[in-house]
Amino acid sequence: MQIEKYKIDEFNQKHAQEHKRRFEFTASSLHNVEGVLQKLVDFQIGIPSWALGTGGTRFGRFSGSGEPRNLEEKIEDVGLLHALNQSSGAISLHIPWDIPTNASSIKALAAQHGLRFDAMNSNTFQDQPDQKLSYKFGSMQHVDKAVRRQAVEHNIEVIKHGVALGSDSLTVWLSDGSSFPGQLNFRKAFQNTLESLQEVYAALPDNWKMFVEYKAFEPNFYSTTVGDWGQSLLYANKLGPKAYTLVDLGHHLPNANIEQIVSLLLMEGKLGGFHFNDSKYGDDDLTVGSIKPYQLFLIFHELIEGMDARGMNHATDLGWMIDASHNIKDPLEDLLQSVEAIMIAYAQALLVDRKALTGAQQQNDVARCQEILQEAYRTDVRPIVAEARLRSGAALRPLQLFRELKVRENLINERGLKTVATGL
Ligand SMILES: [Mn+2]
Repeated sequence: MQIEKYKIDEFNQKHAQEHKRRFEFTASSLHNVEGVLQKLVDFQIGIPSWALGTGGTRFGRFSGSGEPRNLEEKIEDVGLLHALNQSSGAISLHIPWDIPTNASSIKALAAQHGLRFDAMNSNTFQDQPDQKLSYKFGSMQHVDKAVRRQAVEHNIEVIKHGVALGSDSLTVWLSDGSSFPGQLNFRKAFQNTLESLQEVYAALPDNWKMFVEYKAFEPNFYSTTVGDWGQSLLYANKLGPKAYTLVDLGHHLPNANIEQIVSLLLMEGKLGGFHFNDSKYGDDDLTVGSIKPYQLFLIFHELIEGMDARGMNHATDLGWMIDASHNIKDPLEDLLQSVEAIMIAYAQALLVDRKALTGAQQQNDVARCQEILQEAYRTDVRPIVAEARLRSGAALRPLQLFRELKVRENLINERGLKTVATGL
């Protein structure tokens, strides 16, 4: 299914008057609205190929319908999201779930939808049917050099696929760790992992980045070999200038101060990428902004502050990706909500009066500092975000149009009621 441009225009026309009223009201009390709008138009979020189908839990999976059956259909789905919001201009692939058999035609198809390829993701957290050695006791940390070699070779293969598609980064998330005390020698596991990562790093093209993603626990429940930002930063520093830490919002222990982590990683020039999602308890992979929107705003505030301090381009200098999973919602609706939540938090953070905040911090005026942040957070920026969409040719209300156009019903007609997205 394709969404014709005239349908978006017709829809926007219908809602133009009300939007104009709301936008003008909000804009009238803000300064530099044009600057904010341009930043919002430029900001693009990578959609993970694995979030286009219904996810499951270890207790079961309740299938959705009309899910993409192959890589082409996954690209089509991201194309639909991008047509609706013009903020989802990239797709992040997972190997081996999305091996492009014909890279040039896949690349051309993505370009037709205005999409580029964000970070490539390797997978050594499960065994594939044709795999020689098992990752049951880890991959890059494994006591057996042959297993480590297999994991390294897989990552190099992923880089090759990425090069063919025009991607320029590799995300390595390792489930390596241990589930019981005594199972693992921590130092040996770290050294083995470092050595393996160094071999992958050596295969990176010059213009590529490697993102080392950390996670506190799960699937291992006693230790994780890349367990937190400190460990990831150790690897990134030892690997070299092309290696960075990737922060996944759901990969922390409860109540971790993620905004502070982000700030310090940026200070060190070692924040490379971001995985957005939301959670209540652990790696819940819920819709961005559905549980802790204030935290998301605070993170964006630090991101902007830290990026501006280093003269970084918000839109291009970090990898912005969603990493979520949807068990009960329509995956496309959920992704539309997630992108919207990200844009809202980014817009709010752009409104923070940084000069005033710096002054208040200097005066130790704690109450004033809070006022300044919350003034921005409590601004209803939805009309600003909608205006940015309008200017980039997207729908004023993506989710509403998605439903009015009966996108899912169309996809079910095309693909069938019982389809399963690869990899889930
Ligand atoms: Mn992630």
